[in-house]
Amino acid sequence: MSPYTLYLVTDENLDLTSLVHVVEQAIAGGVTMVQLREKHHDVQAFIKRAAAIKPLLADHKVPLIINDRVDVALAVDADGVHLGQSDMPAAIARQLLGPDKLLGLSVESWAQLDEAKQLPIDYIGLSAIYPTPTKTDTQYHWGLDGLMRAMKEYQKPIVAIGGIRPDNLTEIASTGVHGIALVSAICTSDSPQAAARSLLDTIQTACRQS
Ligand code: TZP
Ligand code: MG
Repeated sequence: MSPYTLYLVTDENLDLTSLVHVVEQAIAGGVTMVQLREKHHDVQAFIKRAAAIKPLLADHKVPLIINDRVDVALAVDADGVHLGQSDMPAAIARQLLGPDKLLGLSVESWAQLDEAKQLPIDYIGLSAIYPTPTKTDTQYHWGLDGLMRAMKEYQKPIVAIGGIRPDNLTEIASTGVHGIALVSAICTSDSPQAAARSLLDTIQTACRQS
């Protein structure tokens, strides 16, 4: 299975105990990659939270990706970084991280998709597919048609993110997109393990049937 298949992005509102619980459960449910996304915490807390989940992920060979911050990724020897459009330029991040770390970039418009083709990144996050209460400042919504067009235009892996839930997952997964990233469908579930397992089943069924 590709590391992109079921990509958990952690909820910034989880306290440390809940974060560890959600990540442990999500791993047991079959997530293939985890991005630690922090928006409220200072850099010390960011490093502490990354260090807390890293061994859980490493034990199961699930890559740990750090959102926004190359310094935090280097500090904990994470497996990669996911950049937003206003973070460090991808070329500099690549220099600092070296060739072996995963580097992703959020792409929020057709112009940004075009620019991404020249960048030394491994994948893009197509943001946002649908509006979502988890991130209310999304600029553009690709929808299913935009996702399919982007997959024709961009040759490296694409991860779909934003507003993807059990009830619209099949239509997204049926496109054959490399990965699906979710926050609330896993993090706000009473059982992140059952949620992840069911999401993975849906993705695999959709892929087999398309
Ligand atoms: N980037 C674009 S949309 C989004 C991020 C981090 C949030 C996705 O959250 P959810 O709950 O899966 O819609
Ligand atoms: Mg960012």
